[in-house]
Amino acid sequence: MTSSDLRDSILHHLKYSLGKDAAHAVTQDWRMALSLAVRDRITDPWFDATRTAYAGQNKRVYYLSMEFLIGRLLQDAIVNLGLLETAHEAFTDLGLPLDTVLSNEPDAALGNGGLGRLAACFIESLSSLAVPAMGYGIRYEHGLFKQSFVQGRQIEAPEDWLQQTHAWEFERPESTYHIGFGGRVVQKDGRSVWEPEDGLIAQAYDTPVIGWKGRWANTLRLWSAKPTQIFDLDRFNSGDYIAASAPETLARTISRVLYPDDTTPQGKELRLKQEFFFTAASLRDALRRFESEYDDLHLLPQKVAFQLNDTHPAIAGPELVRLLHDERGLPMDEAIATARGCLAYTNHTLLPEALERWPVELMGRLLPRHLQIIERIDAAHAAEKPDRRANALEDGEVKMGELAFIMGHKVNGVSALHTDLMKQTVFKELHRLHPDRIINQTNGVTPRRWVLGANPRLSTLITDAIGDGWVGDLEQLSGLETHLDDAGFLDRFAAAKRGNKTDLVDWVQRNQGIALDPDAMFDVQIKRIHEYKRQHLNILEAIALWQEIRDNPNADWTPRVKIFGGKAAPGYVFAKEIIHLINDVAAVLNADPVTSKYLKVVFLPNYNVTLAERLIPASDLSEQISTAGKEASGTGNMKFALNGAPTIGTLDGANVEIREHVGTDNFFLFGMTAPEVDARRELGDHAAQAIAADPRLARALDAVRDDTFAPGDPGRHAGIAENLSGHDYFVVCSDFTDYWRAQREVDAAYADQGGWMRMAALNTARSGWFSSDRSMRGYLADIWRTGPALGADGE
Ligand code: 26M
Repeated sequence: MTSSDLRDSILHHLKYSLGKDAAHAVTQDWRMALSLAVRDRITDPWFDATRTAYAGQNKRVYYLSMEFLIGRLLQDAIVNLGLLETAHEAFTDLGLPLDTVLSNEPDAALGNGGLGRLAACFIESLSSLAVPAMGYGIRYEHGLFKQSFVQGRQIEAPEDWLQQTHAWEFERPESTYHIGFGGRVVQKDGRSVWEPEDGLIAQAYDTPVIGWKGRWANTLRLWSAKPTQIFDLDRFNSGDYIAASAPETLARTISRVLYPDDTTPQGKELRLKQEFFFTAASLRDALRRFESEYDDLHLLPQKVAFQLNDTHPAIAGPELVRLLHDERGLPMDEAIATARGCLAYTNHTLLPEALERWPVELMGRLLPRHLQIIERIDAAHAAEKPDRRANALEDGEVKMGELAFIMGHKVNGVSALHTDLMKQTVFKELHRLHPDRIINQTNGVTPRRWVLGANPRLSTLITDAIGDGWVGDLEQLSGLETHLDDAGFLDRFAAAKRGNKTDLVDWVQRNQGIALDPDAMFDVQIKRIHEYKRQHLNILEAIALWQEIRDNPNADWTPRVKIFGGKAAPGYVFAKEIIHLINDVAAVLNADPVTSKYLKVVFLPNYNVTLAERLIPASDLSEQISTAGKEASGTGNMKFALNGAPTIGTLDGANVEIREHVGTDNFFLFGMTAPEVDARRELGDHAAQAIAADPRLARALDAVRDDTFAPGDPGRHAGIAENLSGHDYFVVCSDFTDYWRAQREVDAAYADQGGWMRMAALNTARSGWFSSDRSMRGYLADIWRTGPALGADGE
């Protein structure tokens, strides 16, 4: 496709699909016209992929996820189709910068953070690998809330991404399923039959996901809830208009909003309804597809794999058993075995408060038949492996982790350390009973979005050095190592980083009115705000450093900008206090005429996928400082390393593996290990001891406690100071001294720019293993037992 072909296609869509005259078109019209022109290029590979998968009778992978944090799609599609240059030229002809058009697209935030973004990377990798697969989730009308700051406090506003027409989805009015709730179980001809009392319709919306080089496209199928009855005509006719539309409102509520929590499941009925809604629709859809091709249900595990992204779709176990036994007549034991053959479960957290449990009362009221089946599953499991402590039903609750474990043939963690800890802690008993079930699949990220799309400067440099094979085979980045002794290469590497930083500086100036020095070290922590992720450790270090610079303003300080981004769950009070503190500290430090040339703090509002794509390529230092044992993997950590930002971090999650890959000299390690953290907590007064041993820490905490950062309002941040000097569950104080030490090593290393650039480039060269293509190959080999439908040659 030439740029004039693309331009013609854009103008065609502008006129005939959107009904706009080029003379009056606004940016949104151009963006829609470009999207439709690009979408046309996806349709054929998409249809071909579907035909190939049917013809080859390939096994299909279904990735069930409550969240798909896909962000913007247009640039990604253009990049994967190899049309970036063409699109640039087409818009040069049209007199509009391509970037203006691309940034008009809303960021689809159908997820909270790592778990949802992982699902999006996996779907893209499955397309790039040409594996027949489908993502199943919910088409939330409103994604994750928009965050702003008012006087330093987080304010939430509803997100409205569907306000503008979504260019990528195809509505499928013919693909609908009736989803029931409540009611009772009756016996008919000796069989149990669920007769739901309420119901609604799940309707499919399909988004094609094009893989690298446009060879293959899979579908992301998101379900939207529709009422079975649009409105109550009798009530309407009698004039009660609100009551008349009640059934519609109620049904639509199911897919209205994404739950903004990534911490504590509140046990809310609507959440369980959402989970069952999308899981049940997805299973029935997959089963319908299977039954159109095969007539023997025993083939199901050979032809279908369902991956459960955390326990949110764990009701898939009992629902699939119900579909096979109640509705298709397979004997119960066979139904359970067949379901298990298809199901596998990925665990993403060990935090006890984040593990889903539903009251038996609620489960019985909403899904009475499923509760009975869960009892049967437990009984069958107990008969096979007697152990009271390994049941899904316990203490009046349904434990979804146990249920997913028992109903999955494989259970995986998301980093080596996390998988080990799963075996030792939460799933200890179940692991003893099923020693082959738990396996590791370390997370990965897609290089198309996170390097090629987000960092064109670095990508050009890499391709000039080693050719373009790395995009589809990221381990080829190791070929960069031979270039590291070439001063010219390191200069170009430094220039790429510098260009990205300058772009960010301009953007921050325009959007926040804050002036940053592009020569300062950009020290970045971007992720959800959580006590275990320890943004408060980072800000405490900033306070201590500020105090030290004030003591000694003429010393040779390495200039730094600490950049934060991330949202707090609306109900997570302590996380919101951390945000408030960081913003208050930023206000004081940035206004300090003595220190601000050395140290600034910036909290960028409304962190999302798009902002990550802007920040990560411009980062010098990656903050991965969670309490050891708490961060299951992290995936941002991989994006930073790939983009040439060394890590300061603990031995937690995938940091451990990143450090092994990039080399211990190219990673700033600090802090206690997971077992050391547990031992430290045994000392009741660990925080007090740490504070007594480190005057810097004591002074920084004093400044939090007094009104240094809350002029005229002492006590504003006392909660944080009390927490840290008191029980300090996440051992911030006990890790502070070693964090300070590591940060000063970072200062010294950064001061030697030649050495720093080498270290940064080594991070890029040695991070190729963290591609989500590698993760997907692992799942294919060890869990799904299938592979690509096309050979490397495309046949
Ligand atoms: C559950 C019930 C109700 C409301 C919300 C939830 C919920 C939503 C998201 C609970 C947990 C959720 O996410 C957990 C998560 O994001 N885990 C992260 O997964 C990443 C991908 O594997 C890892 O890299 C992160 O370390 C891990 O924290």
